Amino acid sequence: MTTLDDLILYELPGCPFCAKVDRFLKQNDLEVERRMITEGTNREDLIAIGGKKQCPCLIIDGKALYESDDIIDYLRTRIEGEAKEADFSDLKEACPVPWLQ
Ligand SMILES: N[C@@H](CCC(=O)N[C@@H](CS)C(=O)NCC(=O)O)C(=O)O
Repeated sequence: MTTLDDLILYELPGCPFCAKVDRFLKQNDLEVERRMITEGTNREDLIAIGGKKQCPCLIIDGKALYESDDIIDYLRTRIEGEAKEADFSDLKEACPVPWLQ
């Protein structure tokens, strides 16, 4: 397990885009601090940092990176060696929307 302790990931329960990022983290044995926007002041905190409550959002050096694909691309750059590509096919079945096509 590699802990990337400079990162914070804001998530929303049941969000398929968050599930994509979660899958990639697990596949690559990565750990980051995770905050559900449904808890405490996390939603307000995220809006204060990034300007919107959209999830997932990765905080890097105090800056917000939205978009699951961009977050995964960034995480790839933090992996030494080769990233294991996560399989999202079951998520696609669970949520057949264009983002996974
Ligand atoms: N294209 C974005 C879509 C993210 C998205 O739509 N997330 C939803 C939750 S499933 C959300 O946060 N909606 C609330 C909002 O946009 O304010 C991605 O791939 O991350």
